[in-house]
Amino acid sequence: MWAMALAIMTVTFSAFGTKELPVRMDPPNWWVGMPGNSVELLVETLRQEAIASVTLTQGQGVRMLKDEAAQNSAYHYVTLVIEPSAPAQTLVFTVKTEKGRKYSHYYHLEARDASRRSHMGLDSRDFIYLVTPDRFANGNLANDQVRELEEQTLDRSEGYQRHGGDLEGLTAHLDYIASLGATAVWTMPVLVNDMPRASYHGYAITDHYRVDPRFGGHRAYKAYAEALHAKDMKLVMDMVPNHIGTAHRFYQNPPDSNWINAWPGRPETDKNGEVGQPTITNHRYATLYDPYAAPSDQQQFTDGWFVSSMVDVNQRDRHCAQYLLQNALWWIESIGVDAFRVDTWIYPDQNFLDHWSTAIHAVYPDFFIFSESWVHNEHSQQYFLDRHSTLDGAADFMMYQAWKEALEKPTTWNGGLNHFYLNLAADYLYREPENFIVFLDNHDEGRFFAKVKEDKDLYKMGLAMLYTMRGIPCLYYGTEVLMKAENDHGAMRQDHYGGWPGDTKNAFTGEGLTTDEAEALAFVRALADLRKAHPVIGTGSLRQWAPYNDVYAYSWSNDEEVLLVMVNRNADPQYFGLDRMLDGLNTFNGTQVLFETKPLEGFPHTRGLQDIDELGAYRIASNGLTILRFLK
Ligand SMILES: [Ca+2]
Ligand SMILES: [Ca+2]
Repeated sequence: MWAMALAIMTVTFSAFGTKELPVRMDPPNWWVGMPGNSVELLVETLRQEAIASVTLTQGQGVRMLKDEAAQNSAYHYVTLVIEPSAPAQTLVFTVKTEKGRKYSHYYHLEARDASRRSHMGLDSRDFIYLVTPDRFANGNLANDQVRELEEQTLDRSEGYQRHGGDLEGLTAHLDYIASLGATAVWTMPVLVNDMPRASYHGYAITDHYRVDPRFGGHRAYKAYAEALHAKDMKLVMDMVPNHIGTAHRFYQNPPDSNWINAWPGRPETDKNGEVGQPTITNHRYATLYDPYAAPSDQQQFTDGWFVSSMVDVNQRDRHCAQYLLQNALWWIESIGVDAFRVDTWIYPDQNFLDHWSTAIHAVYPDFFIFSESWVHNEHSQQYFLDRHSTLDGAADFMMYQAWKEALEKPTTWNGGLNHFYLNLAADYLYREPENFIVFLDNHDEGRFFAKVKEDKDLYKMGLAMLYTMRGIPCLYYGTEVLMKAENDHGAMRQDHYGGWPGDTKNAFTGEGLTTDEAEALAFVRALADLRKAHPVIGTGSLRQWAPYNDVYAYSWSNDEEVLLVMVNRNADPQYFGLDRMLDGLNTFNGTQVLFETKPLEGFPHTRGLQDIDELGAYRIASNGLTILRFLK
């Protein structure tokens, strides 16, 4: 009798939606009409009460296939079968505890919203803008500090503290982002990191179903997705299947100790990751393909922790794997995510990733998944693409290296521009190289402008190559206004100009930018217009010419036009011999200089075919890039 009274009281609590709900079920809701027709609920009592049973007491066209106790008695795994004919509805579960308490839990099965799938997928017509959400724009000063969360720091002068940027701020500046040519925005992770420090970066997730309230929470994320789609842009979500923050309940109180990778005898870490030392990964991804790899090295690579504040997750546990899969599907279905960038792709269990990406594509055939496979040679890049047939693309770290070589080093037989040329030639190794995400810099590497020693000619050359290269280009926010932090993570992720009230410099309006910064921004916008006006870039047929006298060229062609991009790294102006275009210039009806990073004095910008025939070559400024357009 006493137990029943208590149960009724608790139900009353949940009906009022207080934070004291005694039962949590993940995923927090599901949908009818999802392929597969089943979902595994992770049921837990938030006060760590041992669960005796979970029963479905109300549901139409829905049955409970299994109620399985987890190793940790506060958790159960419940499998539901949802008939294709089942209507959208609220299910009622009864959770009985070992001590005889009974809790009712209401669970929503919703109708799917097809409009959320209207922009799914990426291809080589897309262009990604990468943003650190804490550092882009502060659209809501009221969410900068949230009392219930551990980290209370807020100091824009400190690289590792929170700065207050949020999804509202990002949403307010989508026109600015679109003006740079971007059709998609990838933010670093937005799920809550309830960590005591450095929570701003987002990679130490502590709740897989909660958008960080400092970014605006679920509502802001949904509004952001809708705003993107209304502008015909796409949302790229940063997924982190390899690890979780040490403050995650799956580390503090996991459903099963098998959910995390830990060595017997490994000293425990506290939630700051600072007491004792977990076994850290050796970062030797070669252990995955090396025919002579020592098993201990392989285990340390896959199961070692990425850093001491991030717990390595064991995706070989089938319940854990199902949890991570459903979590991915849930974000796609509930927000309208269009693509995943998958963090540290090479570190989780590789069979899991196959299963995970295959299952996502089974539900969303057009969805695009690209990996961060941070490798250092072509055969490794090839290995991870071939290993995962359902991976759509990868961040092209080899081309990133090639750009460093081409723009930072002198041309030698294999180096400089020749390195770039040879790297592109290695595309024969890869399936769908047009799906590579190409970049000059990102949130982990120094800024591109710093890498080229603040040389404006090389900056322009690199950006012009980025906007005309094969694959899906990705621009890191701030590079368009010459941000130049090179070494420190916190500094590389500095605040964007104008995102905070009172900023004297404003990239969004152009106010307060230096002449150089304003020129860079206008230059990037001109490239964006060029890419938009010439869809042959990225979709036409690509050809390249071996460097000669530090001059390298590549072209895009389709039935209408040929764009010839000529790059000169020589200290002097150099010619590119147009006779090397063996297709025959007589097939063209005219030509024009479409774009120059550095005009040569006294050269006409438009000339007839006759002039080119006479000249037989085109002259390019020292450290300049020129795009010639041939009309068919
Ligand atoms: Ca804010
Ligand atoms: Ca791992």
